[in-house]
Amino acid sequence: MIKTIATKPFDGQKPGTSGLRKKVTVFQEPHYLENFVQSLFDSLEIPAGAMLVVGGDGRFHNRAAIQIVLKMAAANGFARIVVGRGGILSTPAVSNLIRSRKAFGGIVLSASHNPGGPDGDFGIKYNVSNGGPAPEKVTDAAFARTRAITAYKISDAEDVDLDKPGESRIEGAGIEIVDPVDDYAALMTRLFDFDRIKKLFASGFTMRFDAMHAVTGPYAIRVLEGMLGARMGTVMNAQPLEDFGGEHPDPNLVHAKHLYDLAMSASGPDLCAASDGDGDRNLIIGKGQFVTPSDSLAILAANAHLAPGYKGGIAGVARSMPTSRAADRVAKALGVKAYEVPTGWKFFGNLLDAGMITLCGEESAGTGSNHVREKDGLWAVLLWLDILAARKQSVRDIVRDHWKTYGRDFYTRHDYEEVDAAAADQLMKDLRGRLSSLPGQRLGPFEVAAADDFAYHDPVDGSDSRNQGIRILLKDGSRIVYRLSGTGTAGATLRIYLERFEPRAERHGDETQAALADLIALASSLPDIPGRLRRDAPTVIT
Ligand code: VG1
Ligand code: CO
Repeated sequence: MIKTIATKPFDGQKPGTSGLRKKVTVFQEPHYLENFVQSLFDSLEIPAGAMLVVGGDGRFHNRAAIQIVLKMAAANGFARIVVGRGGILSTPAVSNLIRSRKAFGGIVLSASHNPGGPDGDFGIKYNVSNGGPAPEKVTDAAFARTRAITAYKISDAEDVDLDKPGESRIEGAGIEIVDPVDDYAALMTRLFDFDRIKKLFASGFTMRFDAMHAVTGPYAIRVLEGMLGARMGTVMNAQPLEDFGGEHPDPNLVHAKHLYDLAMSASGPDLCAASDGDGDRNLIIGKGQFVTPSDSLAILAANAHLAPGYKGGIAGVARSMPTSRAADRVAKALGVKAYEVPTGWKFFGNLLDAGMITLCGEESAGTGSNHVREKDGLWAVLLWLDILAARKQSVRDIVRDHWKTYGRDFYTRHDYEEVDAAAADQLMKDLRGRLSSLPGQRLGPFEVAAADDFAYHDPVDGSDSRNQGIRILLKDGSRIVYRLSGTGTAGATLRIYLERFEPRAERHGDETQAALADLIALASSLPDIPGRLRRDAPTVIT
């Protein structure tokens, strides 16, 4: 029976950069998840016969949340719901299923790279029928509903057995439990030369892939060890765990430091890689060579034509604004267009749908292509593998070659996590207030060329997004960007993105923090970080 349950609005159900993220304890409050899901459904026009794809990254509360979503989707008119077995689906796998099954949309239960467990974070995000994250007009409409909601609809059916493949029903809806990996793995075989990569592994190429006890484990085991013949044990931490083994499933130089150390050691494998909670991010470290995500996007753009899925070349490339401009240099050399969008994957969807770009990426370890409408961690690793197999060179040689050809963009991000939210807001406000007076000013060894608050005009649908990050462009071509995170669940996180272009080959071997030291000092002193945030050092440096 479909029940109508009375409820009252909760404050703060506004989706951020990627869905609604809160502490698990908040999502466990009675009606909290239900309110958001009903508001979302109310704001959509769900057509007759609509299909919904549902899955999550396996974190604590995933199974309970999925049962609620299933019962509400059935009560709200979805005719068919496709769910990953065990409640597991990576973000790119959801995107792929939405596209291949021509579903109306999809729901991913994940807080991505945020920690999990009973005291950790939980999240929910909605993807539209192109397979991509809901654009702002959809999330804004859902948020507006959350403020006025009075009731939600839910079936009182028994829980669905998420571990049993096959069909069942809730009310009028058919529920199909699918293997989380099958369709995704099949898609990968159409993009990459699996025989060539197999030969690479057979020739003794070694790799370590850290699934960080998150969703990518089953995908990486099947594809890398199963289909491509990588040695058993190549994939570590492959079992998705509700608390990610107590770790933070963020594949960066802090939370995957062990991989960095391994890659830099004499006995390290040829390639180290990792993915995040929901499988959409990637970390790439070759033997003796860390690859910044910004460089990775540029190198993949320059070499994508070597993989069968991209053999016709790329139509264009896009990056989020704070991502380094390395990819722009490649686009220029290829004679294709480069686009700059705000942070968050939802801004790439229109460009991909319109065929204006083939590849896109973010400095936060996200890379993707037109094969789905999400960033895709394992896909990026496979593209790297295919390029390594085609070029028969090491990661290090490919990166050094790239810098020689295009120059090097020294790049780092400094995060100040969980700082006082009011102080962080004030800091941004004050910086904004100084934007018009900064150009022309001398700041230490630098002179300001331009300063603005990034605004994006979508060339496809004409929508405008403002206040997307403060950019300080310096005369020597260096850049500082300040942005507040939209994925945290406690206080505020200030991100400072720093980069400097270095054309001189003899300086390409310099250490990044040293190469950017002057810029780092300026970025901290300009808004008085120590005084205002009461921190003398960033929490995370990537
Ligand atoms: C961060 C990253 C952004 C990414 C977003 C979602 O957002 O900076 O590039 O798209 O996370 O990624 P923010 O607002 O905290 O800077 V994921 O893998 O957490 O879904
Ligand atoms: Co993610």
